[in-house]
Amino acid sequence: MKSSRFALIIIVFVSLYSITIHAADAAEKVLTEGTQTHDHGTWQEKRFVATVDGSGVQRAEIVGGEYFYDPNYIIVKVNKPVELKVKKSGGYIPHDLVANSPEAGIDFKLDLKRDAQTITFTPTKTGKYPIYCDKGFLWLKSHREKGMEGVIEVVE
Ligand SMILES: [Cu+2]
Repeated sequence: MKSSRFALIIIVFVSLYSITIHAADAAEKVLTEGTQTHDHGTWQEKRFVATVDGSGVQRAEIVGGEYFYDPNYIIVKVNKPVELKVKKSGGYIPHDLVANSPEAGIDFKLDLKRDAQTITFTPTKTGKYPIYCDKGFLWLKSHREKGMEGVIEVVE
């Protein structure tokens, strides 16, 4: 008798857990509806070579949304200042843009807004450095896992 009651409790727990996961997933789907529909997990590279203006500043613009950055592969030159203009494509889900490579002078974290914001930095070392969104919804896949990640490639 005792072990069957125990089994019942386990079953109830497992069902509640999976119901909650599905509810959370459905909630996020409802929130994203009407914005962008992206095939989650199929990251496609969108390259952009930063353009250099007369003052020697390299510029690029990035739009972030569910669940992408466009472009998501920015190429910049080493030891020249970079101005990244970033904004959100829309929707209610919060996104940010994080870079965590202080060894290359690429270190920032900014919440995206509908209005463009500017990130300035000067890359000091060649290489490929990740950028990503560190947001997520409860215990579900992070935005980064869903495709909100990219690369800043620093070249000579
Ligand atoms: Cu995000």
